[in-house]
Amino acid sequence: MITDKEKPLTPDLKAIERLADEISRANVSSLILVHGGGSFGHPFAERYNLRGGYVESSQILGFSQTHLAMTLLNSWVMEALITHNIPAVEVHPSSCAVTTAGRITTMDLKPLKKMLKMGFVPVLYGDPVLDSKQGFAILSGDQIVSSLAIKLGACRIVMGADVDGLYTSDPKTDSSAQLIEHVTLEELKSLKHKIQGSKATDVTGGMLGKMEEVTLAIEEGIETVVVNATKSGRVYTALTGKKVIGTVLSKG
Ligand code: IP8
Repeated sequence: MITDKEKPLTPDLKAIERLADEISRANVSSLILVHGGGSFGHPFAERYNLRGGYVESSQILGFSQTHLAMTLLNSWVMEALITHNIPAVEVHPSSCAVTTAGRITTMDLKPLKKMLKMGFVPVLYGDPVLDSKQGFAILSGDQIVSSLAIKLGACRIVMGADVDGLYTSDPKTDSSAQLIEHVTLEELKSLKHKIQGSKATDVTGGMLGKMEEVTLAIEEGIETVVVNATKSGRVYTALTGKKVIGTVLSKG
């Protein structure tokens, strides 16, 4: 929702601006922000077939181009955050994380911990990263979220989506779909077969990918709330911990 998913390399500057304002107003202490690839990372990752790892040498330049596209998107985000007086500092996953078969196995947490202690807001994003089994991999923002939340002992995850939360069926195709306000881990597992992947180019799996990742954090007792980040005020309300239209996911 911070890019126009149908048009490559197109930021949604209005949305970025609005979300920066909401995050600033919520004034959360110890906050880490993570954004996805949208129409910046995904089209390149798909073009160079990066998801499955190294196959042939032309992908090396594709890796660089995908990462560059992500840094361009990240720059728009950083500028908006800092303009709204958020002491944001970007942390490039390709420089500090290594995966093994697509899963994070190395990530230097020291700079992040120090940043949080000093009141900075680290900003990470989905990125191509080096992988010890397959050369490289596409690391989704969602995996970064759950991994950091678990390792740093987060108390909550707020996930922005382009729908109001989890539904009884796909709200984009079924008008009788109903928003589910609260989902337990058990219920989430049985709901997963109904959750759709993304229709736009998304090499890491849309809402289904989000739920797969967030399950790991919920298992560790980290409450997660999914809100519609395209609707004004939802992210703000979720960040302040007040009741919001969305889906709360918890262990029990
Ligand atoms: O949008 C993937 O991040 P996501 C980023 O969080 C790239 O899945 C480079 C495709």
